Amino acid sequence: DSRYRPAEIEAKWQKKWVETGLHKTDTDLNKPKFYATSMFPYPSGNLHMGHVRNYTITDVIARFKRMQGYRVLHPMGWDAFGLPAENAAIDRGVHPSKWTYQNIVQMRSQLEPLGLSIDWDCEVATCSPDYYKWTQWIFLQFLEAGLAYQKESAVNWDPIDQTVLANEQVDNQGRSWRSGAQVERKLLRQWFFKITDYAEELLNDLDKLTGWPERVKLMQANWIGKSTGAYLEFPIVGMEEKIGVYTTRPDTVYGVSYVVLAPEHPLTEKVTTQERRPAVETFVQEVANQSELERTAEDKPKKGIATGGKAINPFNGEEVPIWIADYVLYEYGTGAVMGVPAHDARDFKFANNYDLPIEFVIADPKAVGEQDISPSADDGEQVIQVESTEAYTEAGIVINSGQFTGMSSESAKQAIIEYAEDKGFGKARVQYRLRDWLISRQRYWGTPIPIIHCPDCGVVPVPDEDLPVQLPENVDFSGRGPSPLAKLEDWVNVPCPNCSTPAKRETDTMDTFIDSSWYFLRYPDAKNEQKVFDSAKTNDWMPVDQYVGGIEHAILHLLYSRFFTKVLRDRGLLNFDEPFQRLLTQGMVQSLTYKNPVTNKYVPASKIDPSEPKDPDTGESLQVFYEKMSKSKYNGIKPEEVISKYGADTARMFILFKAPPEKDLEWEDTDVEGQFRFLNRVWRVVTDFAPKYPSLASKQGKLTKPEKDLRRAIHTAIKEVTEDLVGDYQFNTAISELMKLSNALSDAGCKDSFVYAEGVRILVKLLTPFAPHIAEELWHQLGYTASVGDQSWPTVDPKALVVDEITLVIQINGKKRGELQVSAQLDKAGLEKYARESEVARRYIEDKQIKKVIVVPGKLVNFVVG
Ligand code: ANZ
Ligand code: ZN
Repeated sequence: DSRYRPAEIEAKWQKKWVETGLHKTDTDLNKPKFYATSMFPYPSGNLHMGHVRNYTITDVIARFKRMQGYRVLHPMGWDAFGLPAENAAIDRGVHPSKWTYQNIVQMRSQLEPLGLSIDWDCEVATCSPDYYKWTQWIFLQFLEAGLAYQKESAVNWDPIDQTVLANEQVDNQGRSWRSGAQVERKLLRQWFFKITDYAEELLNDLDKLTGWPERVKLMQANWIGKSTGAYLEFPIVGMEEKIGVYTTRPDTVYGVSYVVLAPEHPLTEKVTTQERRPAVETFVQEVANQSELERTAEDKPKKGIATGGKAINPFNGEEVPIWIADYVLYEYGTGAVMGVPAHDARDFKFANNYDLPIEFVIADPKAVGEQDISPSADDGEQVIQVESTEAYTEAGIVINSGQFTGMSSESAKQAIIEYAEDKGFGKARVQYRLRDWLISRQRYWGTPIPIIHCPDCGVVPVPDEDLPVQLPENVDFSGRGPSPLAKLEDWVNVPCPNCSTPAKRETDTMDTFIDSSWYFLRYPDAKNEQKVFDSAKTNDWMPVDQYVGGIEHAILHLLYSRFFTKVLRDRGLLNFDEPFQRLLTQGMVQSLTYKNPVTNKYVPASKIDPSEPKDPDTGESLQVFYEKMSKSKYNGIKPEEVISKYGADTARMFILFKAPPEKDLEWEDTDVEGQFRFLNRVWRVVTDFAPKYPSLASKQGKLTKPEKDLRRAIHTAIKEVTEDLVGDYQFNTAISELMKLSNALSDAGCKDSFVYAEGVRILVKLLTPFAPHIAEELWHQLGYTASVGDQSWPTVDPKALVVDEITLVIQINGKKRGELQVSAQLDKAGLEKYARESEVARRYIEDKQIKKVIVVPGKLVNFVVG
């Protein structure tokens, strides 16, 4: 019999596609290029539904573009360095390399049954020396450009294991994952990339990314965090030094009631008076052990201490106390703030805590009303009193501010900056929240930083010809003591490449975000042993025309990739500004979870009766809702199980049909079955007709009415599916169109016609990007020998879409009495004439009088008779 057997045909065609090299990248330069790729996976060893969704989306696009006549690059790789491999080594004694490569093999074998049209010749794995050699080379490019530098910075320190921990190895109580010790902060000299040099361009070029979701661009803009304000200098009483502050609100400068330094600020020591010293030092110590998050958490009380020192407000000559406080960060702005409690929420809390004066200098324009506000005399006697239980943080009208009183906040900002410039104690300043990128990791399973520290020459780059600096194999993974690389004397001690003095290798490895910031540049030339990539090849393929991945990478990965692209462009290696033309952030795959609301524990679906979900242990009724699939919630659905039951084509169709790609998708078994049934219907429509196809396919002739109708359905489907694939990737509505076409074929009154043959052929072609295996099988059953994937995408015949006849309904007194086929081109008058002369009208109207005629063009004519 000829039933649809997905398991058989899918395996058959996957094998065939590999044998014939169907998905090798097309090298015909006459064709326009299209580069489609998903964010490459971390080889955890376990392919989940989120992966399946991600790669299916990219695959549909790649297949569609191929049929549209593009040469398509659709590669895959592995983001293969990182902590889980090293944790596995510490926990179970498996070498990270072995663990990682096993997982890659396993995930490749899990990907195969999906039938993705990937060119595996471009595969990269970031942990392989022929890849990380070039990551190291790029590091040296950054160094040469002055974009890599060393600086002291805090790390998480486990005092029991005497080791540095990654953030992921510290739990939310601040304890080590392994020893349970309370994690401390320790300063280490570490490597940074100077991404701040590119802050302005990274912000401005967001405008070029017309194919990106607005919300991702907004997240990036907020992360870069550009603000404009002023740099102002406050002299210190009795000292030469001045305290420079950064403020976005120079208009509030008359409201300053204290100046506050970050505890780490170099002036802290200087301004602290003798009697305050012990207390200040204790406080500085306390703060040093807090993370930035703890320090800035909004709900936390703002803590500080007076140094005893005093500063002078350069605008009114007033002396104000100098404090230090935890909420002032050393790394932002100048690490010092002018405290304006009346107009800043944090300062307000702080002032209340420590009884510092709160002076309002901005008035709410609505509250000011009729009051006369004009510049006060220089002695400042006219003071407007404001009482409030909270800070007024909006712009408004400046009060109590000498010559600036009466101005709007906006003009006061300007005037105050100009005044400060004039007097030489300040200027306008632009500030970014973005910080330089700390790339050092004190770990083993990452790209070694290719640097040698020489006592005579300092920092010496490893010469290009000595790259890669390979990761040594025999390493101690106890998880205790210095990082594994630092413990290897043989590896660490080397002669300086410059002067041969005994020197030491850098033992830090790079943040894995570096590996993933350039892999998409390597795909076009993945096997190049001489260069990082051939610029001509990479420039040809780049930018990526369609990038697909999770919203969790909206900020860091995408920002770092954009940064790398710009730096390598400035090094003369690339000729474009942005790496990803269009970005699709796919939604999550969710499925039903059952949760006990009392214990907050999840119960696996297998343990309950879905019609009445109760906790099998306690008998309590369970909450039932959709959540992202995950092990801990027992709601994961294994791709291999769905594929073995229904086939990859059904899995793909379900995922594409159930929700638009950016939206979350709720897993529903009945909908999976629905797609399986649809593919079965297509199978029947095509296989039933296949024997007649060859003799009818090439015929032509004048079309009958049913043939015209069918042809219109066929070309409407082409039009709609194509538009859905070209525009916003509305795969779900595209599949609805395929269903309509399949129904039109089933219902057609011309099953022996060449138009029907055309319909069958088009249906199979249109189905190809979505369900490639069944489409390939059916294509061959129609008698073709080449792959359907190599066929050109069908184009719309506009003539077929024209409706040349319509069915006109004739009503008498609102009641349908008959219908009529008439030309679609008739106007109102024409329609009425036809209707009047029709057989039906004559019969029903007879000699009655026509009182009124209502014509609805394209639809009906109604005679009101009496
Ligand atoms: C005085 C003032 C008055 C401020 C007022 C705000 C409102 P953005 O750039 O938008 O984040 N600030 C400056 N440096 C800081 C640091 N290192 N740590 C903590 N806070 C810092 O905000 C800049 C504002 O944040 C600056 O403007 C400063 O407080 C504070 F009514 O100065 B403002
Ligand atoms: Zn040297």
